[in-house]
Amino acid sequence: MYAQGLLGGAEAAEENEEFLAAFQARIDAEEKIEPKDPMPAAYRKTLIRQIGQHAHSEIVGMLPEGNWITRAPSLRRKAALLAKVQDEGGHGLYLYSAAETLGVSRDQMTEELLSGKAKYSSIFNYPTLTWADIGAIGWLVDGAAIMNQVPLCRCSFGPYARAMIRVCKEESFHQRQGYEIMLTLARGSDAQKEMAQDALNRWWWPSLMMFGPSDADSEHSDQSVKWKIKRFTNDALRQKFVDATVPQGEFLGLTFPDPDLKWNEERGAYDFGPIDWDEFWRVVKGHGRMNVDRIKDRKKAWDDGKWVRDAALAHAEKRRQRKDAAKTAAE
Ligand code: FAQ
Repeated sequence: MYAQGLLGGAEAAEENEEFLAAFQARIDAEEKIEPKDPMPAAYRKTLIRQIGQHAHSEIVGMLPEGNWITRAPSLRRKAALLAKVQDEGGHGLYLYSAAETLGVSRDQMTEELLSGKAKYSSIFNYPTLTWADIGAIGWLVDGAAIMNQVPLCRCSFGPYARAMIRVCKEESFHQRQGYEIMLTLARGSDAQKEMAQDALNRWWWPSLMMFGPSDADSEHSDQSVKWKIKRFTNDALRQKFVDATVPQGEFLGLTFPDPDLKWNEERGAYDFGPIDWDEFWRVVKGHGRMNVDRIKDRKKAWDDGKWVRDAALAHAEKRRQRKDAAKTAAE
């Protein structure tokens, strides 16, 4: 909310060729674009879309893991999971704040989420069936999030880039707590190892889908890479994730659910099998197993929190009035 009143100037510039070239030159020179700076309307719109969806993903992403807080197998695990889920809530708040600097309100973003106009990550529409899913989410989902978000620390838009620095540090802790759960299970009884394997089987492909459609089908990538919002394409990040994660899975003694997964000496990278894009689009369009529940839960939380938002606004207004009255009395 730090620049809401100051956006007028940013919209004033006429978007002629000269303006667009000067803007691109700033991007090419690695200058950060700040909320008050003039920017093309399409750049602003792309950022509002991406940052808004990212914020929604963090908040909706609290739900599958929150489901296990009361059932974590020890106090240590419970404390770590509670802290992790709370961090994700914090990430959502930094991101909503970063989007607000572009002139969109949190109410508006929330309405778009609840109406289905704004998306959130496909990954959070899968259910968390066993404790091992909490390990798999930390290891794979946070692992994929880090791979995607570290380059966003160099995003051309200043508030987004700066928010990402802290987010990435926290995600790194999340990834390790997940991997440690997987390691404990993989070294445990046969039943525990089986549970870890089952979680890997269910979360592997959805984790690869998190990076978005293949480059050939990615509508926004070219322009976003040109504007240095995205530093790598979806496929490039997906490949980096596979290359980093497969050795970790081998160390666990688990098997990836992909018969085509193998090291390619020539490319210096892993080859992997085809992604089920029909499943991806089905989930993105609202027909995954948990889509309806996730939105229902978010709506309930938003409605239940109305009195808190109203009270906070009333309190702020009262403080403002008291301050004004004190100022008048002193004059
Ligand atoms: N799910 O043209 P592109 C986390 C949509 S945070 C749903 O390639 P773009 C932390 C896309 O929006 C996870 N929709 O789009 C955590 C677009 O639709 P639109 C979230 C998807 O933006 C861990 C259309 O498809 N991370 O996990 C998905 O250039 C554990 C065409 O796609 C971020 O949001 C998808 N997976 O690239 C929390 C990172 N992929 O908008 C709790 C920031 C694509 O035109 C627990 N975002 N779509 O209606 C990004 O880097 C980008 O937005 C991409 C998509 C890479 C996700």
